[in-house]
Amino acid sequence: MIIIDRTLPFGGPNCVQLGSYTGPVTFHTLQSMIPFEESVTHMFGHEIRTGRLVYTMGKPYTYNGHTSTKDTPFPTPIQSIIEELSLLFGVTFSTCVANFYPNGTVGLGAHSDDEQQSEHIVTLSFGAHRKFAFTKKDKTESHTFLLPNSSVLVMSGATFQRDWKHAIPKMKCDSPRISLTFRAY
Ligand SMILES: O=C(O)CCC(=O)C(=O)O
Repeated sequence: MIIIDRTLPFGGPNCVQLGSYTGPVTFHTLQSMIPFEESVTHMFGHEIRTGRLVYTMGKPYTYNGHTSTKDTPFPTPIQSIIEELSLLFGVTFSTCVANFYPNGTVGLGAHSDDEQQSEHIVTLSFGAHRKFAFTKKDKTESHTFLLPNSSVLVMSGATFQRDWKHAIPKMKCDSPRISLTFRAY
């Protein structure tokens, strides 16, 4: 079950919300179920390994550093989350990108997602507690939150991705985290 019970006081009404997931999916079920692949990014003509592992399920999704795939079916437990999220938000979530961070030396740099690709972007976090940072693109504001195991974070609204970047900062942390990010497009 997914419960969204907190709205963060920045970015506009209902732009960033937090909640929790209680259900059969755990860090260990995801780790054994998802065939993670190494994520690479390109810089000055060179391929750079990010240390993060990724796997895209559902409709193909591409952005810098993420693997694009052909239509890959959702494993049953993820299909159940998709159905619950689709009911909760009234849109059909079509893609799930899974990220594996082996420890705190691996993060994800500040970026914004393509706001055309989803009105709501929902992230479920499993495993290690990691920070999630928001920075306003005009650099006037920044906020950092700790995402615990089985937490849910929702980013909503086209102007949010236009105005804000988000990141998973590197930090002292010895254990792995998996995030599932759901998009509807
Ligand atoms: O791992 C996360 O929670 C962040 C993932 C993310 O920012 C993204 O997929 O755009």
